Amino acid sequence: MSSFLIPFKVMFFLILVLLHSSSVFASSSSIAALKRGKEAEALLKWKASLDNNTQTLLSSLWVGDGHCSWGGITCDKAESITNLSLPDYGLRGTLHSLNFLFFPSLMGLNLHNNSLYGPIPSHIGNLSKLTFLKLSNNNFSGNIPSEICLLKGLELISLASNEISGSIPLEMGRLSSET
Ligand SMILES: *[C@@H]1O[C@H](CO)[C@@H](O)[C@H](O)[C@H]1NC(C)=O
Ligand SMILES: *[C@@H]1O[C@H](CO)[C@@H](O)[C@H](O)[C@H]1NC(C)=O
Ligand SMILES: *[C@@H]1O[C@H](CO)[C@@H](O)[C@H](O)[C@H]1NC(C)=O
Ligand SMILES: *[C@@H]1O[C@H](CO)[C@@H](O)[C@H](O)[C@H]1NC(C)=O
Ligand SMILES: CC(=O)N[C@H]1CO[C@H](CO)[C@@H](O)[C@@H]1O
Repeated sequence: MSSFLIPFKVMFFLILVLLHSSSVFASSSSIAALKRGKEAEALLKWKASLDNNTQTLLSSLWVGDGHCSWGGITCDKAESITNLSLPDYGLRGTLHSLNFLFFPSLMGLNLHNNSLYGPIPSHIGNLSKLTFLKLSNNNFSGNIPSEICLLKGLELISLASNEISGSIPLEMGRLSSET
């Protein structure tokens, strides 16, 4: 009886170790997958808020399961988006539904020369890694949100040719602006 029990205990212990290590492994990789999923989901949510023709256009650019291969998207090695660059696409809509909280690695946002309108959302301040912001040649309106001052790494900002009032607080960081 006892000669049966010992190997059984050992085996039980080994199974526990295996279960434990595989769940640790699975949870770290699934957290990364969850983050990637959130970025893609946030992009698709923004797409769904845009004008119908723009949705059709983006649906043709954003195909395949890896959002890092979608048009206008660049990612880092961890598959987190570093650049969103969609200039000259005739995109029509607002930034209201683009949840910047889901883009912790975003360094470059270039939406130059589209037909985007409405205010520049204050939650743009969540893009803590942003260095390059180009929203020129659109129909954005309202004031420049003061939260833009939270973007300490910003090196270039271009908001020209919009209906924006107020001025860019140039005293912040290493900022330079392009007209
Ligand atoms: C966009 O398309 C949906 C369904 O395809 C339609 O219900 C809606 O009215 C359209 N919106 C505009 C602004 O054309
Ligand atoms: C702006 O984008 C449109 C396409 O949406 C293009 O035809 C036009 O040449 C672009 N304008 C400039 C100044 O680049
Ligand atoms: C991404 O943005 C950074 C910061 O503006 C820039 O240096 C880099 O060239 C951009 N990369 C691509 C692929 O657009
Ligand atoms: C901005 O809006 C005006 C009218 O509201 C329109 O005539 C103009 O073409 C728009 N510009 C862009 C770049 O979408
Ligand atoms: C985490 C973070 O930066 N959250 C901020 C996102 O932007 C909103 C609007 O500016 C802030 O209220 C949050 O604190």
